[in-house]
Amino acid sequence: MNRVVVGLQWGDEGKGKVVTYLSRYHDIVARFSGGANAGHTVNYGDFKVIHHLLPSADFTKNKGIAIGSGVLLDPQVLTEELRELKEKFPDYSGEIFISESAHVVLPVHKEMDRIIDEVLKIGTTKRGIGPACADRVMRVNVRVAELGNEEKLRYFLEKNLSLKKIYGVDFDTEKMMEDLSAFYETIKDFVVSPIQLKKILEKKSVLFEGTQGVLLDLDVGTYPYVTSMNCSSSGVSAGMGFPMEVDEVLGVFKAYTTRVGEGPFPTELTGEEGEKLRKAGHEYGSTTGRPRRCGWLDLPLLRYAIEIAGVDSLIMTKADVLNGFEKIKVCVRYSDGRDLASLRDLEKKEPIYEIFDGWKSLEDKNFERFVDFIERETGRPVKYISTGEKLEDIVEV
Ligand code: 2SA
Ligand code: MG
Repeated sequence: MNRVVVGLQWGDEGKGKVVTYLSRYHDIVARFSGGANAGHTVNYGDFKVIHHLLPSADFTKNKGIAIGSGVLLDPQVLTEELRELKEKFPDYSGEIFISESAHVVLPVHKEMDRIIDEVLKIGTTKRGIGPACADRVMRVNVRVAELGNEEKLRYFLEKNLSLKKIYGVDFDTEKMMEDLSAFYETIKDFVVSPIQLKKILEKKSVLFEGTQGVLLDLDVGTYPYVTSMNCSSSGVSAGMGFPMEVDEVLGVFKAYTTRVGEGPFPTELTGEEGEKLRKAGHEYGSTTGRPRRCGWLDLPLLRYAIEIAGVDSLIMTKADVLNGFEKIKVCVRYSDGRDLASLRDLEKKEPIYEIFDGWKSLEDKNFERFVDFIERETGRPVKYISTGEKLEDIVEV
């Protein structure tokens, strides 16, 4: 049985922990999108692991990991994560697969990201995601397949870097050739072709791990304030490079909402209330350390994400962060209606709130009421609730 876990807000819903937990029911965890912009934190109890590129499989259970062609590989980050994997899990014996069609983020992409975001002000993570995706589509980017072939690697790098000169950006081919060849040595044992990967995954029970969230999806998110890939469930097949059956779409959402970067956010709390949520939930970017914008749960947006991503069941995280809050607000509709037909005028929406009595702990009746309300309002069951930071702090409902 294959499943996919997607974030239903603007990322940071706690997918890392959820995926690691659920990986016990699968053979392998596969990433189909995102790059080193992602930050999936897993608290194993004695130590934490932040996954940027390696799928969030439970390494203590030797679950396999696969990286599809839709993932952008940052050589430095991947090298460091593979090193950390060996160091923190010396007995790990799971299988590792990396698609040869996956693209590589070059140092020049990070520089371009910095320059371009100064103009566009999307508030990117500056991990080179947009420029690398643009080069991929423009057919001048380096893939894993090119890394092992000096002639091809030089061809792509020269073409790529010559185009960057139009922007006044100048990088040295030779240094990149050297670094990329060294990187290839660290991953070459894991590299597979799409057809090999397809055959491998067909025999396994796969858990697909989404990155960011549906509202940051390039096609159905809050464009242009999105990432450059499909992070909704629609990205699974495209991001693996072949059709994959998915038996269940699991959507993760926080009991409140956060967003990093610019863009509309109807239930955003500025000032003291927002600060209170940020402190309580440690809402700082796990890749960049940026403070996240915080606000109340937004049901019209949640219903939108559930609908567009074809979500079957829900997983709620960080409700424990709200323990002790006297009142909890939930946006139940906007002043102009209940459901969103489109995200087009999101910045103009006025949220209408319903106010709930808070809870002291997740055993509290008030919390039960809150969960029942969300299930009713979304028409989907809440299947799991995360009750704390650690990996095992999760209950099946
Ligand atoms: P990019 O870098 O081109 O993908 O940025 C485009 C938009 O996508 C947002 N984005 C994210 N939003 C939430 N979490 C992300 N991962 C990190 C984390 C972020 C961090 O887990 O905390 O550390 O700052 C993530 N990655 C991309 C980004 O903020 C832009 O709005
Ligand atoms: Mg994150």
